[in-house]
Order: sequence, then C-alpha cells, then structure tokens
Amino acid sequence: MALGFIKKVFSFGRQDEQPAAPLPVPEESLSTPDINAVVPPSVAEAVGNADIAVEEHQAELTAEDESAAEAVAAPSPAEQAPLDPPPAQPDSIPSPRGDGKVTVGKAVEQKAEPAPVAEPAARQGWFQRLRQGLARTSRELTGNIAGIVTKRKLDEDTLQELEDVLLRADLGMETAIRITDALSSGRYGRDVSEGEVRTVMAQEIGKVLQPVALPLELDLAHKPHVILVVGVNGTGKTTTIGKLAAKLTAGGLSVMLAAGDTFRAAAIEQLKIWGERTGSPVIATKLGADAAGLAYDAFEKAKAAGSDVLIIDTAGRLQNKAELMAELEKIVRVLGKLDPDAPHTVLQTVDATTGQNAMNQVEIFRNVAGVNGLVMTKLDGTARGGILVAIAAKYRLPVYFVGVGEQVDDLEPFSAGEFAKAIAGVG
Ligand SMILES: Nc1nc2c(ncn2[C@@H]2O[C@H](COP(=O)(O)OP(=O)(O)OP(=O)(O)O)[C@@H](O)[C@H]2O)c(=O)[nH]1
Ligand SMILES: [Mg+2]
Repeated sequence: MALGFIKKVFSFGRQDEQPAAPLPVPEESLSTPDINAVVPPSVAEAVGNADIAVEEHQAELTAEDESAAEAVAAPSPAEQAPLDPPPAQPDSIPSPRGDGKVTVGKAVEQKAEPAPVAEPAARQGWFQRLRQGLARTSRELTGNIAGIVTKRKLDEDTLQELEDVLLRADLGMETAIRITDALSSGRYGRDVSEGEVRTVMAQEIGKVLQPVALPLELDLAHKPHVILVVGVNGTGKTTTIGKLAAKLTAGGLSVMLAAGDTFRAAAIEQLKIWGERTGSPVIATKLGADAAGLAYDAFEKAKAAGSDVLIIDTAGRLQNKAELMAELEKIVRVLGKLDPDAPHTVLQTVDATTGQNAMNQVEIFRNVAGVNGLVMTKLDGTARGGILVAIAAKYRLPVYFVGVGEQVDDLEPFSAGEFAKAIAGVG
C-alpha cells in the first residue's frame, strides 16, 4: 500500500480557490545551497539593497525590542488579564477518510467533506477589513486613472500613462503589461470608463494571483510536521507563528514552538507569550546558544511528545548575511538528520510595507532556506500592497496567508479574488 494512502494531510486555506494541480516549486528552491555559491551578482547587489532597508528596520526594532522586553517584565493590562484564553479545543482531530485528507481552513476541516463556507457576514467583515487595509494601495493604484481616461480615447499615450500608474503601485512590469494589453484588446481607440479599467485590473490581477492562492497543507504522516519560519527581521515571523499556532490549536492539533532566534532575549520572551496564549509548549535555550542545536533538540522533544506540528522561529538579521545564511542552512541540515524530509514547510514572512525590497528578500531566502510558501504581513495600512502581485508573478510561490494586523485573528487564508478586488477598488 502506498505510503501516501495513509498519510494525513491537513491544509489551511480557502478551498474554493484551490487549483487542481499543486504549484510547481522551482527546483532550486528545494535545495539549500551555499549562498555565496548560488547567488548571482544581481542578487548580491539586491542583498546590498536589502541590507540598507534592514538596517533601517533594525533601528525601529531596537525600540520594539525594548518595549517587548518591558512588556514581558511588566505586563500591560491587556497582557496581565489572562493572556487570551486558549482557543476552544474540539473533542478530537477529525480522522482522515476517503482520500485520507483533512483540510483546515479557518479551522480544521475534513478535506473529503465540502468545506464549511464561512459565515457570509464574517467573510464580508473580513473583506471590508482587507479593503480598508489596502485602501492606500488602492488609492495609489486607481487615484490617477480617472484623470488619465476621462474624455480621452484609449491610445498609446493613455496606455503608457496607465502602465506608469501600475508600475508605481509596485505591481511589476509583467502584470502592468498584462492589464494594459487586456484593456486595449477590443477597446483601442474607444472611450473607456474608470470603472471599466478597475474591473479589468481586478480580473487580470486575480488571474496572476489565483495560482498562488493555495491552502497550507500539513502532512501529518510526519509527526511532527515541521514548519520553519524565516524572513528578514521585523517582517512578522514571531507574530505569524503565534497566529498560526492559534489556528492549529483551535483545530485540535498539538503544537510545539521552538525559539530559534537565540540572539535576543525579547525574541524568546515574545514567543513564550504566544506559547502561553495558544497553549503550545515553547522550547527555548539560553541566549546566544546555537540555533541549529535548539532546532534539533526541539524536533526530538516534539517527536517524543507526539506533537502534530513543530513551528521553529528564526532570527532574521540580514545585515549579518553570511552568518545568518550559514545558520539557516545548518538548521535545515540538522533537521534533515532526524527526518530527511524536514523541514516539511519553509514559510517566509514578507512585510508588504517594504515594497520592492521584498522581491530581493524572497530571492535570498528562497535560495538559502528552500522557502516553499509565503505569508504576506502588514497589508493593513500599506501603500505598497501591490508588491504581492509582483512577487506572485515572478516567484510563483504559494501565498498561504495574509496578515492584516497584530492581533491573534489578524491572519487569513489568502484569497486571490478578494485581494484583487480590494486592490482595484471593485466590489
Ligand atoms: N500592522 C501589522 N503589524 C504586524 C503584522 N504582523 C506583525 N506585525 C508587527 O510587526 C512587528 C514585528 O513583528 P515580529 O513578529 O516581531 O517580527 P519578526 O520577524 O519576528 O522580527 P525579528 O524577531 O526581529 O526577526 C511587531 O510589532 C508586530 O506586532 C501585521 O500583519 N500588521
Ligand atoms: Mg521574531
């Protein structure tokens, strides 16, 4: 009997957007080569750019770190009052059936059954929040369109001006051309309305995003399923881990967390707070200890405890690139000693507010850590949300979730259609 038959697969996401075939992950993203050996000069340059942005971010984070440490030392009223009560646990994890698959959307669901459709009101509420979060991006994108198309025929100049607007909104050249091509086909030389442009934009952006809007699947034939979370510092790794742990535990899975960012006391404490909130044990070590050793230790402990999922937090100090990359490679390598397929999921958090720099970050972490899925964070309030479209077009990595705030339930499975409509200001 094929092993695949008995494996349990949990997935997280919106089933209505699940394409028939899994997304091909580029070969190179599955290996963990030496960054110096594989990164072409263009990437090295990109890393240089990333360094600048990271250093700026680090300055902000230092203040955050202090406040995080303070928060731990003297909890705020919100923190004092019972850390959010652990999510309600269902009686048992749904057992696999039929194809042996189980899906987790907003909560754990059996894949062989139709996904419970989210309450229309709740879904609508979420869409409104996404729209609100993306309002600045949408304004940036659509603000000038009326001025460009009103009382003008759709000609070369108009199309060029539209393309410029699309590029300024970080959508990327490929998608910009796609939109202007779709607009001009059948409409060239005619009047077009602003509404028509928005509708075409939403359609074309939706088409680019659709293939990457995949649910996160956890293969529980691996026990634990190991999720390694990587990304530049400040992009939301630890917060996303907390939000994800909340979803998993609410779905009845047992989760263990590993504080693999061993460089900052505040980072370890921050993860411990999320551990308490979600009822997930946190494996931590002393400050400055070897992160790979900690990851190995946590993997052994999670195996011994029979945990369903182990989520490993990491540091993101790109400014010390060589060291960080060596550390990430080593983490991947030692996990592989306990299970050659581990880490089973390598999630990268990408901060939407960083704009074009986010592209460089994906390039780097994909090559070094074998990233096979993304979470786009901080989509609330950014003017740079269009970068998600450019990343989707270029890297075609699944986007499992989007983050729209700092709270535990501010993480939603990614929906291509909703995102496209929100960004184009349609619907
Ligand atoms: N507005 C908003 N803030 C977020 C979101 N996700 C994370 N944050 C905030 O961004 C800041 C950095 O998040 P962290 O989770 O600490 O980021 P990190 O990647 O773990 O950072 P390092 O540990 O320094 O590498 C925190 O203040 C978070 O509350 C989001 O989706 N929206
Ligand atoms: Mg962190």
